[in-house]
Amino acid sequence: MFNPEPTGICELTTPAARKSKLHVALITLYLYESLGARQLCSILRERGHECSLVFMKEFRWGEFREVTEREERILVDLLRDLKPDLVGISLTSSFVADLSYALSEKVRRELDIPVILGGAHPSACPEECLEHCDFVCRGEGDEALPDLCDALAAGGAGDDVPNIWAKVGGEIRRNDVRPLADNLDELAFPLFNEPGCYFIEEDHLQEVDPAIHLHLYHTYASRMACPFACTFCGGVWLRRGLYGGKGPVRRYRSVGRILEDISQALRRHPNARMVQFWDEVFAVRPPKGWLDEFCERFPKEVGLPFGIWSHPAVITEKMVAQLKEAGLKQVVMGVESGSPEVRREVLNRRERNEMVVRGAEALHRHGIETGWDFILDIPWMTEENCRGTFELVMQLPQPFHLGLHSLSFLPQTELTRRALEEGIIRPEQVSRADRPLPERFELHYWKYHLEAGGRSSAFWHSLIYLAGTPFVPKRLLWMIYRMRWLLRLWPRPLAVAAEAARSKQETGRAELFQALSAVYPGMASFLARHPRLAAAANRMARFFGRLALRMFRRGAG
Ligand code: B12
Ligand code: SF4
Repeated sequence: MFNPEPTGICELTTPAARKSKLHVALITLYLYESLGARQLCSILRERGHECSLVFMKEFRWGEFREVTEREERILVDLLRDLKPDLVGISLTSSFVADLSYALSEKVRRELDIPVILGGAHPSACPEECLEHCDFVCRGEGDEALPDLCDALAAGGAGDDVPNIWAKVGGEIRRNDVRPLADNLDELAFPLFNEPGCYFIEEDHLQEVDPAIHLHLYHTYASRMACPFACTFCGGVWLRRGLYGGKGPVRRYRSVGRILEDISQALRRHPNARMVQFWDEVFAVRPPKGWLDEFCERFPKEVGLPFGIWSHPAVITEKMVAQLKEAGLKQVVMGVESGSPEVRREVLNRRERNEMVVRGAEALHRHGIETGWDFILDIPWMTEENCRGTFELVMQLPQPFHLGLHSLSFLPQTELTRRALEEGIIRPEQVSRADRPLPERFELHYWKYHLEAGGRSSAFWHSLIYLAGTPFVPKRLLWMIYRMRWLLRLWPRPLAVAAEAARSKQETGRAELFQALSAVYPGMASFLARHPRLAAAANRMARFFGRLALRMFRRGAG
């Protein structure tokens, strides 16, 4: 079936042998929740094919670990045992592109099995992907993957299936995308905790669905429902670039179908305490009556709290009150910048700061936990714009979770095009492809890097981070803000405070010595040599830190 080339990359040359059904092994990378792969697995099984799900590594905040050689070996051995006819790799982001290429090449070289890549990245960069695999699925795969399997099972080359690009005899067959499936209710539910799930982590293989250990059940109400067009968002290209002119992209599942999905999954998920909806923006412009029906039936038929993503421009007091009654517990929203000009001119976001604060206050009044995402290092941002972000974060009612991100230039976005045109980035910097994998993720979920943007940004980033913590008095932050002309010259102490605050947020204890070593790297080796001294100094530092804060509060009061 395959003809290995001297490069070690195989190419499809002759049609597959006729089979009544195919066995597909679908692999996810650093995302075992993956709705896409779970959805495809159920659909393939429903269409009579066999499907195994292999979850490769979990995503851990602030502790990113690369795939080890042993884990690669475990994957290859597992596939050798499973003997799939086709291996699919699901890429939720371009960050994992080169890892998927390496795995794909290994599978083709060592096992002689064709590989298909699908998800956001292959949809945006199919040609690049086809240098490392046999097929690419562009856009939704719910009908495309089973159709490809049917074609291969019937002995065809699978090179004329809509949405699928195939490499045949060195040439690429580019098939158009089919119109989007308009009735999401007809799709099988995403697979959850059924036989045929494998998890590779910490150099071990387990036959288990790792999502069973979560306290969440992940699902979705709609697809591509977001009406906005932020310049940095890869979803916009999917909606407008790939599917432009192919009919309405915003589609909702019926309330009944969503509730059935959740109820069925909960029977197999004893640990679930909450439901998470992964819609880009939840309940935005839903079909008539959908929201009322959801709010009435969800508490009765599911009765668990739920979390959503939303957008400041759609949050209203009425909607918050209604969703709260239905069980809404958590909302995460992107504001991205506190500067209205940056939002308007660079990010194409039209909301005003007052709108953001009004929405935050409404959520706070109803006791809903909030998360606010900001991007810190937008290259077109000035120092004045950083001030805007600090001032806006200070106005958000505490407590909240502040998500600080570094801007990722994703393929096919308007902002990436602009940055390339203006020479702000080079092509190899798109999706941070020039950085090692751990750094791509750590920067995305902002990790303090003093060297990254110079003193001024170190000062502002640290101050903005501190503004998002509930335990640093606001008065103290305003004092620092007023003294910015001086403190900006020597931002390291503030950076240490931000690092210590972060360790307190994440672990419940401010690790001052570790914070020092993050900002002054020389300290790290000293710490490693004298762990007892470090622990004692940490205790003392915490004691004096608490004392200083208490004295400040008393003085300020
Ligand atoms: C929800 C979501 C998440 C959730 C995922 C939750 C979950 N349980 O799956 C979380 C928060 C964890 C997440 C994380 C990240 N995400 Co995200 N995410 C999304 C979002 C909004 C929806 C994805 C989704 O679930 N859709 C519903 C499911 C059913 O569809 P699907 O996953 O797209 O899968 C379909 C097709 O892609 C295809 N398919 C998928 N895999 C495969 C495999 C094969 C073999 C085949 C044939 C087909 C196929 O068929 C599937 C069914 O139709 C999209 C935006 C969008 N509109 O797509 C961004 C999006 C995919 N994410 C993006 C990014 C960048 C990330 C992160 C890097 C960071 C972040 N934004 O927080 C991480 C990366 C994680 C990783 N390991 O790679 C970008 C990707 C752009 C790019 N080119 O890189 C998008 C487009 C949004 C954006 N900001 O631009 N994400
Ligand atoms: S609101 Fe979110 S999903 Fe919608 S375009 Fe902007 S970043 Fe993308």
